[in-house]
Amino acid sequence: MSIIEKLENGQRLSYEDGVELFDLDLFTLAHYANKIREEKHGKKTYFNINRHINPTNVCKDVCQFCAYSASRKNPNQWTMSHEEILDIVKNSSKNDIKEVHIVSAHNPDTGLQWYMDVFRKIKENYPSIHVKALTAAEIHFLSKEYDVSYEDLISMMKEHGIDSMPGGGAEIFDEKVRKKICGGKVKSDEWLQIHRLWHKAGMQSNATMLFGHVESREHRIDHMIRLRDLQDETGGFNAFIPLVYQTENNYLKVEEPLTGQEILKTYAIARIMLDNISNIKAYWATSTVKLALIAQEFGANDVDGTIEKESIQSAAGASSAGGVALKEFVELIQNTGFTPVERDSIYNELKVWN
Ligand code: V47
Repeated sequence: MSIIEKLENGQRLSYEDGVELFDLDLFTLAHYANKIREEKHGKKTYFNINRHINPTNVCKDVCQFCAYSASRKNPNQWTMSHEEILDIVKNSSKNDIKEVHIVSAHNPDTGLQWYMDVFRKIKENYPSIHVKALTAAEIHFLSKEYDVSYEDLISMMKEHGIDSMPGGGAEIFDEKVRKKICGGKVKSDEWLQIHRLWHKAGMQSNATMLFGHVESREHRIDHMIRLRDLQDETGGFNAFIPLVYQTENNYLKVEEPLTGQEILKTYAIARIMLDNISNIKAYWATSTVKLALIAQEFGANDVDGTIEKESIQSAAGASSAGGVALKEFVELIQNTGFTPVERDSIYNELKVWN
């Protein structure tokens, strides 16, 4: 059966099929990806009002793609006090944020409780704000550094008020690529196991994929299939987020940055391959706002949120440092003919802008 017949039948695609999808032209991919998007979400595009907080950039690991970590190229080291973090949440709560997204580096100097206690303090003071925090890479680091099992860390996270896990640290699951770009940190099986345990504890999470560096198209499909397999098992992933690699201030020498076409193809293919993950997020901080809006026609039904402040991708060249104002965000989605829907972190609808 040809790939087009398989797409017409809406059948689940294999690894080989996934690789073959890249040979299709952009408009054919858009057609099939958009068909699935419309079946699942119609014209709705989701976003949330959120605040990213990156409490420390001191890192024990040495990822080649990272411009955020102070142990590499960033001369500006910081580790926030809990008071500073709570002040940020206090100020952002005036903007009606529904989520704090907290991702740090792997700081060996703070102690485990510094990581945990701040979540409890946020939850005690702002019980209605969803705390999305600790990537699987951070959990793996804390497990090794403090000799605590993943299971015990997950119990602590729940006790300290973490509501869901962000999708970071997945990068590319192929171990040869991982060795080149982030050797030493969480391995792919460990990343998947941490999310498996989190889901089995009744919790939800996201999954990312960092692409556009030294990986091949085959590696991207392999990455998607490993996530699809885990999702079949647990059903705990809310969203898949392809992160477009930002090229500046880091140690990877990428000769040919991705074209817009390749980024859009990858979004569309993610929508087609990941038949069991409901939401495909075009994270505007890495794709640019303009391309995220176009990605709505290529299977993406989510554009992340207002963010307010972003330090990881902007350190590597992205223009996301200051977030996007809510009014502008809504108008941009409306101007493209889609319906903006404010969601909470686990995709309950909060407000539809008709
Ligand atoms: O895993 C680091 C990425 C991630 C670069 O769950 C880079 O909703 C591009 O977890 N170019 C952390 N990306 C961010 C993260 C996240 C982001 C948005 C939404 C969600 C979610 C989670 O940042 C890391 C890494 O892949 N990153 N350096 C770079 N140069």
